[in-house]
Amino acid sequence: MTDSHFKSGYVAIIGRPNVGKSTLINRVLGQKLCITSRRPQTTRHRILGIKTTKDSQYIYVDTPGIHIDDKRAMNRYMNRAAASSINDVDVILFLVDGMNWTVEDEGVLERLKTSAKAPVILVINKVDKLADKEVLLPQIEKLAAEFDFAKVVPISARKGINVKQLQQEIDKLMPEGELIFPEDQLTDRSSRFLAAELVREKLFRHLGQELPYSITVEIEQFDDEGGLYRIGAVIYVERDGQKSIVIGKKGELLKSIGKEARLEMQSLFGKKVFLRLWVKVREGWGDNERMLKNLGYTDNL
Ligand SMILES: Nc1nc2c(ncn2[C@@H]2O[C@H](COP(=O)(O)OP(=O)(O)OP(=O)(O)O)[C@@H](O)[C@H]2O)c(=O)[nH]1
Ligand SMILES: [Mg+2]
Repeated sequence: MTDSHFKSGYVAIIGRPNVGKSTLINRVLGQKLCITSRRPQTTRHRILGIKTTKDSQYIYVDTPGIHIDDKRAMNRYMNRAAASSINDVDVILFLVDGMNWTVEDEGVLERLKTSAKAPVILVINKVDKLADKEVLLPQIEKLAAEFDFAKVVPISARKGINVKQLQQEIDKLMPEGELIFPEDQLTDRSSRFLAAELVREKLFRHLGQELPYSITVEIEQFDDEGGLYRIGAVIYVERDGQKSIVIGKKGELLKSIGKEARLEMQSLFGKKVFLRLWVKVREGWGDNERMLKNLGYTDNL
């Protein structure tokens, strides 16, 4: 690994909510690390996914989707986390949805124009949804006229189409360098953090409407008992009425959420997990900068 041609560096994945940034990282890693859902604004924190091979170590930076509505303190926090990821990286992937170009994509592009110092690859995702790839051409032409992309690569993160080619294009742009993290390290985040994220993902997937945005998860207990992790998580909602929705009839919903999260924790940690969930009300946590800090939403960027 001390070969002088070894390459290493950071790859930021930037885009509006829901374009498939986290799905792409999981695909590249070959492992589910980042949480994903059909809903926009699933990712709230910057998280690193580390991909080490015998020739390289590339560190992919998953970011919250950059969005326009920043009235809530939570949303401002997410935009800051995403924007700061453009700095100090070696390559930027600007991810868009091939089917759907919006004013929010335009906003991200404007940000890249003013702040991107590294080469930017335009990655057009979800091409599996397109019957005819030709429809992309006018959009590609328009975007290429606006920004000098290092490359344009259409992919499907979900199906794995063209993701290898994308990795080759990234490789061409990366500098030589040493290992930055130990070679067996997958992420910069703790097991505690990942456990909370998995609970949050299941809430995003099970709950309808606006409710997932009113929820945060805090790990109160995380004990390593040798062959077993004993984990206790609190699900914070903003109003009393939301509590009964999360718990569900006879506790059924909370039970399914707990079971699904536990199974995924076991496969991610490679250990047996004993998980307990509670639901508590903490009014207005998402609107209040100070409460966000207390809940761990700090700008450790
Ligand atoms: N059809 C199709 N769907 C995809 C593809 N990639 C991602 N998706 C879906 O798009 C939705 C959003 O994916 P995420 O990876 O959570 O998107 P994100 O950009 O991380 O979203 P935020 O974290 O909210 O910013 C999920 O339902 C994914 O399964 C793809 O290549 N094709
Ligand atoms: Mg995401």
